[in-house]
Amino acid sequence: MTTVRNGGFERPALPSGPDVQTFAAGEKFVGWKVRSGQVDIVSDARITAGEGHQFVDLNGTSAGTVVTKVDTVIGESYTVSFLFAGNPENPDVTLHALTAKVGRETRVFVADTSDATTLDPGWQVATFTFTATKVKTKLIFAGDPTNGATGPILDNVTVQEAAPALAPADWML
Ligand SMILES: [Ca+2]
Repeated sequence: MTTVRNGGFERPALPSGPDVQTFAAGEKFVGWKVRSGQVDIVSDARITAGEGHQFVDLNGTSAGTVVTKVDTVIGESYTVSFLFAGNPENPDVTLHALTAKVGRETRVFVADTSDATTLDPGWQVATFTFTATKVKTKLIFAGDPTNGATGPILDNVTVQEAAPALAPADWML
């Protein structure tokens, strides 16, 4: 069982007043560290979350990068899954590229907020698979360097062991 600590960005729970809290490079919040730039924890009082009540905008005032680590077994394959969309608050910025780096895999997912609203930012599921080369694997998520304060938004990050392919003997019998 592989657990992404605070993969849903529900902590720290924002007080009922402010609906955004910014974390800058070098700062930590539960399970995560900001590597560069800034990111915002955002409450669903402002934009509907993908899961629970909070999520992260990977652009604070500009692009940020967050990192967490998960326990992995070398040689095993895992599936990373998460929800992503774009912060729709600036109608002039409609494309939001999220970069995910895990082990040797790098993937870019682009959300288009042309038709999105704060009530329905258009959350989508993203998944990809990696093979672990270490006993601790870093999951790195980066915002869009071409955007200002409205970046790709991220929620509900999970990592699961990928189902092994069935050997022929298993399905032939
Ligand atoms: Ca959440």
